[in-house]
Amino acid sequence: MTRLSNATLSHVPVMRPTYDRAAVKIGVVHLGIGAFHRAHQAVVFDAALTSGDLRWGVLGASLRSPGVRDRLEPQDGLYSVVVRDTVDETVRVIGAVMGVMVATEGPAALVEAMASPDVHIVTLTVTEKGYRLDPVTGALLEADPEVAEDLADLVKPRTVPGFLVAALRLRHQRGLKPFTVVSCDNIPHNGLRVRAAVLTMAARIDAGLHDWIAAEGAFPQTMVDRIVPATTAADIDALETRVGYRDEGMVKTEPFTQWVVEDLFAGPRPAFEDLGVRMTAAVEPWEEAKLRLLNGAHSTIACLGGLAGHRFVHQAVAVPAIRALVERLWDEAETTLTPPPGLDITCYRSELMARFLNPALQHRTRQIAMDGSQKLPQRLLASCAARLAQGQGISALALGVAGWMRWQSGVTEAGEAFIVDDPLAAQTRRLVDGADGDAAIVEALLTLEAVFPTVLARHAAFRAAVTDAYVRLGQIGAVAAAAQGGTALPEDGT
Ligand code: CS2
Repeated sequence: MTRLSNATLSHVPVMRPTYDRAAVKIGVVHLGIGAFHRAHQAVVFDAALTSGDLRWGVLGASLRSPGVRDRLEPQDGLYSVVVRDTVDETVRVIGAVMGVMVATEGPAALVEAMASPDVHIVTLTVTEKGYRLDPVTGALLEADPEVAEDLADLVKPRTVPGFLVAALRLRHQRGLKPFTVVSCDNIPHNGLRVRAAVLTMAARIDAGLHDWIAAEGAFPQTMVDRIVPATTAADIDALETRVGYRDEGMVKTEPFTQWVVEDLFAGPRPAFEDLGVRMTAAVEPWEEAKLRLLNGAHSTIACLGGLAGHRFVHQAVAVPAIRALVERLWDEAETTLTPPPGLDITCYRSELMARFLNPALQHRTRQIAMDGSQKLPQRLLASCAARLAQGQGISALALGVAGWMRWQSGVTEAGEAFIVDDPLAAQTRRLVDGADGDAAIVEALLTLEAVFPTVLARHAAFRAAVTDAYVRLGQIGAVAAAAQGGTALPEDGT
C-alpha cells in the first residue's frame, strides 16, 4: 500500500500541487478543519498558491477530535478532493494544508500560531453551536461554563471566541495588525455574529483590546456553498483501487462550488476575485437565497426522506412526490427573497435539483438532519414568517417544519429507531414524551424559544398549518403527505 505523502506525491497519477510546498508560508489558520473546509476554502487557497502567491498555506485546527490530524499528519497535510458528477469523477491532490493542530491538546500553541506575523486570515467552520451565542438574542452565552472559564483566564482557551480573542490580544501586545476573521459557517450574518462574540468577550477582558479590535479588525460576511457528504471507508477504498494510493484524508464533493465574500479585510488577502470567489459589498441576499432554497429544501428532504426510509438525498428526490414538494417549497420561499444581481432564481432552482439528484454523492439524509434545531430557523422558519406577514400560505414549508418535529421522535415510518443527533435532543425528547397526541406534541415543541421565535409560535395560521402537516405525516406518511397540496391559508392570513 502506498500512502499519499510528500515522498510519494510525484508518483500519484492525478492532478497535484505544482508549487514548491517547502516555500509556502502559513497565512491562514482554519478553525474546525472538517471535510467542508478541505473541499471548499482550502481548494481556493490551493489555487492562490498555484497562481504563485505562496503566502496562503493553511494551518488547520480541530477543536476537539484528533481524527483529521491523525489522518493528515502521516500524509504531510496532503489529501485528495474527489469531484463526482453524475457520470465522471476527477481527483486532485490539494497541498494547501501545511499542518493540523488539535486545540485541546495544545491550546497555547494554537494561540501562538494564530499570532504569527505571517497569518493574515483566520477562517472558521465551527457550526452554529461553535459561536456560543444565544440563538434568540445573539448575545454571548456568558453563563456557558467554557465561556465563563475563558472569560476568567485566556491562557488556555476552550471556545472559539476564546481562541480568537487570545490570539488577537497577543497580536495587539506585539504591535501586529489583527487578522481578518472569516466565518464560513452556513448561518445568517456569520461575520456579524462572530464579531459580536469576539467583541463581547474582549470587552469583558480588556477595554483597550476591545476598542482596538472594533477599530482595526475585520469580520466579513460570507456565503459558502458546496455539497460535501461525509467520507466513508468505502470511498477511501474505492479511491485506492482506482488510483493506486491510499488517502485517509480524502474528501468527496460535487463540481459546483461557490464562495461569496464581503470585501472587508484588515490586512492582505489572496486575489480572491481571480480565484473564482465573488467579492461583493452585499452578501446578505446571496446568503438568504442559499439558506432558504438550498438548505431549506435539504432539511425538508432530510427529515421527510429519512422518515420514509430513504438513506440518501438523491433517492428521496427521485420520488416524484418529494420532488414536487421541493418545487412547491421553492415557490413559497422564492417570494421572500430579493435576488442579488447575478442570481437567476429559475436557473438556480433547476441547477439545485440536478445537484440533489447526483447519485454519485451518496449524501446521507441523516447527516443533513443532524443539528436540525440549529438549522430550522434560518432555513424554513424565516421563510414562514416572511410569507405569513404577507398573508401568503405556507403549506409546503409547514410540511418541512412538521418533518423536523416528527424527526424528534427518533423512529422512521417503518419503526426503525435512530439517534436524534442534536444539541436540543434531550429537550425535544422530553417535550414529545410529555405530550399526549399530535396537536399537543406540536404545541409542546413550539414552546422551544431557541428554535421558534415567539411571534411565529403564537401565529394561529402557522400553528394550524404545522399541526395539519404533522397530523398528516402521522396518518399517511411523508410521501403521501408530500403528494397532497396541503391546506390553503385562510385569506386574512391570521
Ligand atoms: C447541508 C449543508 O448538512 C447540511 O445541513 O444542508 O451542509 C449543505 O450541503 C451545504 O450547505 C451546501 O453548501
